[in-house]
Amino acid sequence: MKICVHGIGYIGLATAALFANNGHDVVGYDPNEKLVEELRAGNPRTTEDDLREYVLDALDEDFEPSNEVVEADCHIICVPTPYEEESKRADLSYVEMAGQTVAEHLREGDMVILESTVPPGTTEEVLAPILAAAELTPGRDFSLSHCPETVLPGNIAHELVHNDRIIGGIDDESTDKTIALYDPLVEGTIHRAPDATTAEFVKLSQNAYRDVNIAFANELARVAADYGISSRDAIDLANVHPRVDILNPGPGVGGHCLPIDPWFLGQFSDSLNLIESARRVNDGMIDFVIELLEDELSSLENADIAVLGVAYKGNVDDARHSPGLRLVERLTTMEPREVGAAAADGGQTRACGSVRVHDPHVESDESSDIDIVDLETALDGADAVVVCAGHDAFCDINPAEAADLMDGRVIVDSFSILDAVTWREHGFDYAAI
Ligand code: SAJ
Repeated sequence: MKICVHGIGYIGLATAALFANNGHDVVGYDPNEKLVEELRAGNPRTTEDDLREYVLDALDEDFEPSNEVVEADCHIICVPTPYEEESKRADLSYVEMAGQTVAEHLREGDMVILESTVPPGTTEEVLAPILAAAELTPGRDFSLSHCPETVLPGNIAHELVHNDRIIGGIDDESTDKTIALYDPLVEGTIHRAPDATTAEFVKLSQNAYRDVNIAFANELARVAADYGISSRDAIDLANVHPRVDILNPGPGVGGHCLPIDPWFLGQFSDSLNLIESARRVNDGMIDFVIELLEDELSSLENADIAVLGVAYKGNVDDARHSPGLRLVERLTTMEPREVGAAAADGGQTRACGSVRVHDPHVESDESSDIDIVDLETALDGADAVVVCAGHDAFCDINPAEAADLMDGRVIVDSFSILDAVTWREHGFDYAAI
């Protein structure tokens, strides 16, 4: 089948490769000329080795990256749906643009599939009317479905094939046709949703569920600290119960899914309550990190802090919406009311002296103000260190060498990945979430 994938960012790229590696003739359309050029030259933008191999295999088959949209039997839309921070709403402009482009190339009998994560109702209420501009009727003249992606960054190539998929069309025939397309390709189970809106809702519910459960663990971490006990010891023990499975606390939730998707559920609904609270709990964990720092340092003012880890989670290179970036921003722009000690002594701004950032997986990029330095530079002269991503590499940091480089002896381990006993033996005041 001739397939045109619209948007070859990391999900579109993987999806295009999946179809090309399974005998389909795939054009991967993206308006970004540099991206297409790099792909054509055999340089996919990914740090995941198995995904790179998978894409290279697809390029050897029938995968053609292109800046042109083509007529195809099936159009798969994998464009971004950015989140508008202030309104907490999804920006659907890329979906709308993709819909207009598809409409220009749509023929009777074609299939259209939306994979992007979108608020419930988008396929039926937003995309279908745009496609109807082709003077074809959705459902009757072409099929239209939502098939959300659920891959975990860091493990995309595997999850793309092995995860279950949820598929919901705007009518039964659309659902049937889409299931028939994906079924031979994926090893997970395909689940039929009653309609496209349910499929959209399910995807968002999965991420909201995880966010709420992490918020529960994070709230327990703060409560446990009030009682002077370790939340992790308590959670491990609580989890011995066969029906309890509490997640891990940390400095908050990052990435481009969990901090955002729960809000999409509220795009056309006023009923969010617990889900909204969970968002606040998770975002508030940076305050807790700062409180831990304040407890250990006599004052944050003029303190030099090394932040280790701005990736959104351990061992990935993606820094989008990460707790580490939030911490850096807060430390450098703190207002007095935002931290207990500063608020107590009335009114002066207490931004710390300097913040240096090290992350072995993330590179400095021109679009952010953050300069990523090597470990020694980050630690040199620092009064305190905060570990803000669970990278394995941080477990290899030698406390004796860190102590030699640093002026102070404070470490806040927000994922509890370091060996507290060893760091304490080297004279560190060690605090953890
Ligand atoms: N985190 C914790 N404690 C935990 C687990 C995670 O603080 O116990 C934090 C992580 O450090 C990270 C954030 O949560 O900052 C998100 O990490 P994650 O591994 O939970 O999830 P993502 O964002 O990498 O991917 C999620 C996944 N969704 C679910 O597990 C329901 C993935 O399967 C989806 O495909 C992906 O969102 C997506 O694209 O929507």
